[in-house]
Amino acid sequence: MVLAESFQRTHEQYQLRVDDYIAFRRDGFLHIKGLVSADEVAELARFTDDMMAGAATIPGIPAPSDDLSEAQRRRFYERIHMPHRALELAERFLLHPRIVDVLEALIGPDVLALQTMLFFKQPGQAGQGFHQDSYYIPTQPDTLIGAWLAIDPADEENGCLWMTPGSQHEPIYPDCDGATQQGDTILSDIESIKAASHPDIEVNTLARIALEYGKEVKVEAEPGDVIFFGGHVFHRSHQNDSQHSRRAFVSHYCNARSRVPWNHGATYDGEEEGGAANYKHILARGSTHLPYAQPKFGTPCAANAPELYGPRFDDHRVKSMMGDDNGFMVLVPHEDVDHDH
Ligand SMILES: O=C(O)CCC(=O)C(=O)O
Repeated sequence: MVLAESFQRTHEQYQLRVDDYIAFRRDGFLHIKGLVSADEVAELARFTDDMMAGAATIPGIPAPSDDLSEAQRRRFYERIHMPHRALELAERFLLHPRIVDVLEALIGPDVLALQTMLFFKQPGQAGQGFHQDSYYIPTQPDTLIGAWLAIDPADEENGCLWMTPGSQHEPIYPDCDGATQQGDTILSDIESIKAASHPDIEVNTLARIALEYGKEVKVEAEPGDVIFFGGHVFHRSHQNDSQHSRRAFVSHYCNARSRVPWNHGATYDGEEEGGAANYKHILARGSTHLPYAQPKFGTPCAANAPELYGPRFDDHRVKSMMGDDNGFMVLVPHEDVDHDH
């Protein structure tokens, strides 16, 4: 483990407005423009350009061979999972303080960082059909949230995200083809679905339920914008039908007090006995009574810099994010209450 040498806060804090919190609860997603600076996103763009040119690699990820043409190299990668476990740059974006500032208000105040994905989505590359992210990443209670950071401008033609507002209140539909063990199976009248994420709405039966809403919102984004979306909301993206790249860096998180029986398909200690994989995931903000991992590359976060990102009050009172008189979400400790029952 490498510990960061200086624990100065490097980014101006982003304070979420109460109105934005309400919009997230109402719609199931929230688009925050310019959350990450252009210079930082340019570093991600350069790195992925270098990967496609064969000049940079991520340890453990196969690289394009030398005999490929430039065009073939550009289409070699589609999506890379969990780069934060192998690449300092990806860990830095997973734990980006301004992204975590927003997460703290939406699902926190305690935030566990679980997953990263790097989408290349070059011209002609496929989209991802209707799905719910909690179908793939279970958290108990379910507090899953995705943060989708645009590296390139994303629009209708090159395959931006599309969200179905209001669908965050849906259960997680279990599948009937055994693709995952997830989904709400306890209530008997939740129908099973087939082929979630398949782009063809005739094949992906979640599409039937999603399209009943009769309303889908396209979320066009500029580099540095971040789209936050809950684990239940129906969403999809289409194929890149343009001549332009549509790259994105997507991370997933949950409240650090949720149990996480998930390690990206890899085994973990105690799995057979019904244990959890929280100890594999990084505490990004706040505190927790559950185990957590340190960031492999030492990016400052609550796990290794608690004085900066950890508990903000020196006591054991319960804390919540609440609206203040100026319309911002702030961390508030609860008063001690004497319970007589
Ligand atoms: O970026 C995309 O095209 C799809 C991303 C997505 O649906 C997800 O990360 O859940």
